[in-house]
Amino acid sequence: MSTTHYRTCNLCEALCGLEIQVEKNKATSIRGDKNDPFSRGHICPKAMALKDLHEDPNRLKFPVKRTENGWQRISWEEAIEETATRILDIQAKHGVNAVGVYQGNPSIHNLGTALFSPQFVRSLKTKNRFSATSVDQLAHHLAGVYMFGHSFLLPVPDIDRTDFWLILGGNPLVSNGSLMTSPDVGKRLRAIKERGGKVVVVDPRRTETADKASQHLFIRPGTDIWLLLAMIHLVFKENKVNLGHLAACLEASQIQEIKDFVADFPLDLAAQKTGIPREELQALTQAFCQANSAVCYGRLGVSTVEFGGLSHWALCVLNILTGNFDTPGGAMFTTPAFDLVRGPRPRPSFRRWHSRVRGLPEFGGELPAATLAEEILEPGEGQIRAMVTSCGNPVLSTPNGQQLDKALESLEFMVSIDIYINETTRHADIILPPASGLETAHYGVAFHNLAIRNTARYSEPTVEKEEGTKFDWEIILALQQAIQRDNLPEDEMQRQKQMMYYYANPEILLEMGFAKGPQELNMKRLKENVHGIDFGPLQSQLPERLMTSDKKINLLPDIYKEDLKRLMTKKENKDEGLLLIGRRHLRSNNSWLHNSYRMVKGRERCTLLIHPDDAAKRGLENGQVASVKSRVGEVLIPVEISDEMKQGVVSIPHGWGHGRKGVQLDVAQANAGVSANDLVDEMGVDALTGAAILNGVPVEVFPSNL
Ligand SMILES: Nc1nc2c(c(=O)[nH]1)N[C@H]1C(S)=C(S)[C@@H](COP(=O)(O)OP(=O)(O)OC[C@H]3O[C@@H](n4cnc5c(=O)[nH]c(N)nc54)[C@H](O)[C@@H]3O)O[C@H]1N2
Ligand SMILES: Nc1nc2c(c(=O)[nH]1)N[C@H]1C(S)=C(S)[C@@H](COP(=O)(O)OP(=O)(O)OC[C@H]3O[C@@H](n4cnc5c(=O)[nH]c(N)nc54)[C@H](O)[C@@H]3O)O[C@H]1N2
Ligand code: SF4
Ligand SMILES: [Mo]
Repeated sequence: MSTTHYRTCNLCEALCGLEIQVEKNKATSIRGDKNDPFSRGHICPKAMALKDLHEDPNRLKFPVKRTENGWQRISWEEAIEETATRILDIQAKHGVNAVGVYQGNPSIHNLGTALFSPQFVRSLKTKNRFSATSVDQLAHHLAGVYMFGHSFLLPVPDIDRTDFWLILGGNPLVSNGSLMTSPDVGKRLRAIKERGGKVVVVDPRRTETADKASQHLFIRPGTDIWLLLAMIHLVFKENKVNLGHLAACLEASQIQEIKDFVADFPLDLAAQKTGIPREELQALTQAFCQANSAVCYGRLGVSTVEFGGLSHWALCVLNILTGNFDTPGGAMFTTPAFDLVRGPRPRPSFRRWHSRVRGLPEFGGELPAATLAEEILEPGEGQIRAMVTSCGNPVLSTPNGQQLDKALESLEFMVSIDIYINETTRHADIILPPASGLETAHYGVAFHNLAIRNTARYSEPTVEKEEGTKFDWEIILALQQAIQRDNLPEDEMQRQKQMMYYYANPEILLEMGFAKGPQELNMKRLKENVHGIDFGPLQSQLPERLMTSDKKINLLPDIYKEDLKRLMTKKENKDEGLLLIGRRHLRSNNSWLHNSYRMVKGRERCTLLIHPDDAAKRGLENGQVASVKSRVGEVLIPVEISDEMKQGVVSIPHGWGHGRKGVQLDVAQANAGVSANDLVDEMGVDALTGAAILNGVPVEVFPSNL
């Protein structure tokens, strides 16, 4: 007898509804849930990975400890006790900052870690906190907090109603969209064209999304800021400024200052920098301004580049000045049932401290991941001697993975909360594995806040959790309690225990959030609506939604003024040879779906994409192995020649490189590939934000003798 279960896929940001058949506590099929009002039955091939992950023989279910005789299973009590003792000892001896933390991407895709890890991380009291944010969306949060008053006030492109979607450095047809939760983005993109609208993709590669767009413009990596400022210059020059209802939220003096700054912006230099002819820049701006509604959207290819921080400011300015902000079809804010934006208005938490070795800025209580290895390797007061990692694989996902490998190897102690013994966790002394996705209740706390419609959907566990295993939130709470046991007075300890008990169930926290939130929602209603609830399209809501103290948009914060000066000192292009960028594949999810055969089978995907002329110049042929070298490393990788690349740009996907010793991922090791981040230079950061430059890394390519 099979039973039907409904849940939200939590693998990417799209929040697709799933219909899952379960027989004898085993998922037998996974389909799209046609009755989900948001995803309307859409799924991508990755949905099946939920089953593969759950059934993966390499997945850990119980704690393991590294010993001289290999990994050995230990009890939860022993694992938690030993972890807490080692952490407390190291902090007692070397200070609180001697323990570092790295939280990876799935921590925001998992209800338990999304709700519980902030307080756990705080309980460690260390300033050495790191996360995937600084190799991803940091630039967006910075613009959110400085311009709109909250790091989670992130404008979302209203793609269901726009007439002109300008995509910079995003490939939503493969990534399924990011910082714009929108299941079935392909259909939504098609609908724009069908209603007479336009989609323009700006990308150094003619991507899967570019193929379906109305127009594609090749751009030189790292130069979108020149495109954006050129467009803002033209908007003023052609008198296309249209403030609409936002006039009351804007300071005329700031608009004037921006106007003065771009007044004699060098269009020819912008054309030279970007590789986009001046006439194209003009035509693009004109089309953007002429459309009934338009929205400029930028993702990883604009977030993880040298001027990523400044680019996201400029992108918001472009939308705001052209009347495409807080209006249907433009960039809008959500009104989510569980609202991450409520609560006290936080002051921008930026540059409150700097990293010890390289002086990189803190943001949101975290330091840039690009400096993690140095903070471990460089001796001295404040050196990191122990690490806690959760939901992360920084050896494959952050710059200079080889250096981080060495650094992790040198630690006195490391604990990882993870389901796998992978490139990062193989360095751990203890691994604490959480229950699988299908066993866990889910609500997309973060992604309903970033969705292109106001929606809510809750998932009960689909299969029963195996006896003796623990959810992420249980592990985190147990660790937190154990770590806080000694350094709190007895009454405070009792109080915290009570609080923890009260908080101990994610559903209680959700209920409390809904009660404070803007939608009429409670757990009962949510559970009754198994296919999810649609509260309708995004609403105009400025100035109310702003979290700035004067309820105005800060159109020109000082931090960006400083950075504009830095930009203008960079006048001429130097001859950089080849520049490396990344790429994603529909059946990958960063580094951790490669142990599913279904996800990796077929043609080799970890290849170097290179333009035919660049290949010919180097005597490279299709399929031949090339050596790719950067300042920090070298990889050997098969060549794939394609005119989908811009000349001068090569691409390697990240998340591969499973051939390292000690990794226990049988399928992934058989399809190991190499790691793009063995080439990415840890010294390459956006000087404003400290976020890593993952796109636009100088490399050299040669035929290899192999
Ligand atoms: N060169 C280059 N580098 C990049 C990128 C790029 O485009 N190019 N992209 C960057 C981006 S956008 C990101 S977000 C980062 C990702 O960087 P990371 O988050 O560090 O890496 P992931 O590969 O997502 O690793 C996720 C880890 O979480 C584990 N995991 C999965 N589910 C759970 C769970 O429910 N609980 C727990 N405890 N663990 C779980 C997996 O086993 C895996 O070890 O990589 C970045 N790195
Ligand atoms: N299938 C799949 N889906 C995923 C993931 C995955 O690994 N696989 N990862 C998830 C995660 S963590 C994230 S953050 C999102 C990311 O979502 P996206 O940002 O949509 O995904 P990317 O493929 O990294 O797209 C970045 C694009 O920027 C281009 N690019 C590189 N440099 C530049 C530049 O300087 N300027 C411009 N204009 N373009 C540039 C690249 O060619 C690429 O097409 O995807 C999520 N979804
Ligand atoms: S698009 Fe994302 S949410 Fe939808 S099925 Fe694929 S991985 Fe899951
Ligand atoms: Mo990401």
